[in-house]
Amino acid sequence: MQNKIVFISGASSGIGEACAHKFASQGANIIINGRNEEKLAKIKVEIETKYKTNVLILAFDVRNRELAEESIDTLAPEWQNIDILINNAGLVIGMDKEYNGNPDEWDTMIDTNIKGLLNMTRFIVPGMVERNRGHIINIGSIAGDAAYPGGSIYCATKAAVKALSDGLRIDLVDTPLKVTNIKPGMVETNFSVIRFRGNKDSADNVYKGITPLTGDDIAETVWYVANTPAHVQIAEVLLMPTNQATGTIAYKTTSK
Ligand code: 8X3
Repeated sequence: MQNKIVFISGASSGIGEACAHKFASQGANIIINGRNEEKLAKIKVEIETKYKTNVLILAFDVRNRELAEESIDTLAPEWQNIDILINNAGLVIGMDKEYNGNPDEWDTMIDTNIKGLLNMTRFIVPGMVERNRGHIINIGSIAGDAAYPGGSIYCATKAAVKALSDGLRIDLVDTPLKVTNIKPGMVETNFSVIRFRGNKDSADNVYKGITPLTGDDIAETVWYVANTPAHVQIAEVLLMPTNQATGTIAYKTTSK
């Protein structure tokens, strides 16, 4: 991974931040993208101090197609040859029924999780095709495999991530590029805090009685799939806590 360039969207927290640390710790140079420039600046200092690799901040919202395109088009030459694209930016808001949810929140989820991922794919993958090397790692979800109560819009966006990953893999079948869809189950990040619109108690409740995965657990898996031999393409990984079985079935005790 020495001197490889990894672009990570949604890198200011959670799985994205953990991936930035993991790949930097192994010698990669990282482009960290997110909306919160202050948080990104802190992460840049942490990573550069700890691992002596280079970090470039690209602060923009992946929903902003013009800015996304301009940011990639105007990369300095030393950052242009992106080897790995980790499409991680994504979120869930609310647990409403499909027929009475807030359409503005639907737009935020659909525009970020689907169109944001497409934007970054559209602007970064052509360069990979030209260079004849690259790996696109999309962070999907167990939620994309089956809908669950109160999750229909989010689940639909993650089902779209599966279809987009499969479609891109088809479109790149005649190249050495790889496409992977990582599908985590319960991961304790600020994911549920955003889902419950800032209510930390409700968010904590999701993980009470079970040991959830962490961002670092996912980063380890992303690292693994990024380091298989050239002829090995891991198409999908479904991973969840040991005490979770499906998107809706988990075993929770009162002692955790
Ligand atoms: C996160 C998994 O099941 O909490 O994408 O929606 S779940």
